Amino acid sequence: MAIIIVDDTETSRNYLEILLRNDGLSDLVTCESYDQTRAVLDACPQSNTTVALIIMDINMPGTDGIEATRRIKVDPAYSDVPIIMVSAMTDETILEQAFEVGATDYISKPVNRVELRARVRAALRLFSETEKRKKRERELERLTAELQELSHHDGLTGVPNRRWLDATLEKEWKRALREEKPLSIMITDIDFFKNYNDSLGHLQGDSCLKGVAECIRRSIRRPADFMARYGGEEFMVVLPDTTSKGAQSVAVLIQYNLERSDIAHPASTISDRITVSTGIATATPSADSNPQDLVALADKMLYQAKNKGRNRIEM
Ligand code: GH3
Ligand code: MG
Ligand code: MG
Ligand code: MG
Repeated sequence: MAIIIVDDTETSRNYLEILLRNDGLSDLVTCESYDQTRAVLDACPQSNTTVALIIMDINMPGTDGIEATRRIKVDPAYSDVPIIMVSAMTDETILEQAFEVGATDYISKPVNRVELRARVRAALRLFSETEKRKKRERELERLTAELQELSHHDGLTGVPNRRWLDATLEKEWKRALREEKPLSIMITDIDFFKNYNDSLGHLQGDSCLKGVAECIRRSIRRPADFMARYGGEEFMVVLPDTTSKGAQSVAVLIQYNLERSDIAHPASTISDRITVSTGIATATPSADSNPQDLVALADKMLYQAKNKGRNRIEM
């Protein structure tokens, strides 16, 4: 945590430096102008240096301390760094200007060592409080984002959950209605999954679910396509602007990818791999229809696929 001393007069810089060093503050950088200060600030991120305080002379040729403070205070990277202004002038307008541009405190020259120590300590305390608050805020933001993420995703497979699915389906239905485009959905259900659990155990069943979810995820390629865990071993895919033929091709790709997966199903009577059955429903929404009917239809088609022997697609 560095303190920057800015003063165009070498004697003043040295004096302040010695006083602060005597007070146990050793991370000091001295600058003789705003430009030099700017260069030091710009190099801080690279050297991972945190500036905790700037002590700024007001009277300097070129960019004076007031202007320098104004510029530093509008830089978001350093706007929280306290700045103590130092000047021989105790003119009220100067004081007013100093506080207007964002100075934290003010010391008049010649600098009194007791006053300097007290004001520096107060400013450092202020800075560390601000840093702590910012850290807490960042942590809170991170946690909020994490909770948000969790509330939309299925804990086991990591894909969107039922809640997100319901909202997406509603949204896509309305969009399809507006744009007069077809909307397809599919429900994909793992075949003989109860047998799978019974023969290999529930933990293996969980990792199978993850594998199937990943397989489905890899099989959908359009950015607007949306998959979710619909229920226990059922997944739904929402396919905007997609005809039943287009939906069928996605379902076929899922079957194809599963056939080539390494998920064996020793208790299946129809294959040595895990298989799924898929029901597809397609509609071009109208004002008197609703997405629940589409889901009911896809469900009916799934039931048909199961009845006809499983590992198949019905639409
Ligand atoms: P079908 O081919 O007709 O779909 O038969 P099935 O055995 O797959 O269907 P059924 O509905 O009888 O069984 C579904 C099974 O899925 C029962 C349930 O214990 C299991 N299941 C649901 N959710 C999970 C889960 O999160 N983990 C595991 N391991 N199993 C689950
Ligand atoms: Mg000066
Ligand atoms: Mg099943
Ligand atoms: Mg099921």
